[in-house]
Amino acid sequence: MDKTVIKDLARFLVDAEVEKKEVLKLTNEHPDLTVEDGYAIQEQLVQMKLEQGYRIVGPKMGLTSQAKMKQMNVNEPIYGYIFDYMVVNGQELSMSELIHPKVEAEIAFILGKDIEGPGITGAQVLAATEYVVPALEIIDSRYQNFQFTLPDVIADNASSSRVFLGSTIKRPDNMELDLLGVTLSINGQIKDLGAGAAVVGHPANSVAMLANMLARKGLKLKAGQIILSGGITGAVMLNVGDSVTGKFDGLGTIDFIVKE
Ligand code: OOG
Ligand code: MG
Repeated sequence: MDKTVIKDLARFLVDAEVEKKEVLKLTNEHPDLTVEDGYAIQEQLVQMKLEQGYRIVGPKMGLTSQAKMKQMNVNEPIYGYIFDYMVVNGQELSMSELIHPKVEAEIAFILGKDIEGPGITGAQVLAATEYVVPALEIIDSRYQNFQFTLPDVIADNASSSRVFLGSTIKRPDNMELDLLGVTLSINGQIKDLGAGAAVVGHPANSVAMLANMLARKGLKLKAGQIILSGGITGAVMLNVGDSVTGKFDGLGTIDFIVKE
């Protein structure tokens, strides 16, 4: 794909985020867009944000569960990046900064040492992990009605928008993250629930896949990055006034309120 087209499409998606305006998916105009093109656009978008002075907090995996793949009608995991401005301090989400946010529950990994693929396994990820932390990720696809194909969502930085991190951090040594149960409630009603195993059998497997996918680009997972391993629950639409609670077995609770 032409370099100037890649730049134009990345700019188009950055503008949609900044202007909080949903746009039509890129594949409407560019039906031949490939997964590779999607990542080329994403790389350009990441570059633009770095040039604006934002910092990468860590990479994230997406579409790692059957529930999510079915919900979004795609069939393959993807990755994107979380930036510093996306990490919410406090317990309020401002709807006026976003388009049509959804929330999903995830486990985040913080590595004690770098991991470089290919051939990384979940066991190697666990051995390199310093801490796991619960997270509620806010995804906010820039596309109308969250309708996209795989190349579209990759280009859109995997719908990354905001993240709330829990205050409980634990070493993963004696935890069975695949059996870790999670509930996601809004206004006291459970909207979805799941266990870590929903994420490709074990959340550490997802991080291993990420290391192996990044290796194709000559990139690695770095110590200290906060790495989201993908939604355990499906994503739930948010509305102003919602009081959201994610409960993570052994990893505490994350609460926030959706404000104007
Ligand atoms: C893509 C974002 C996926 C996850 O954890 O699966 C994601 C989307 O569903 O809009 O972050
Ligand atoms: Mg996610």
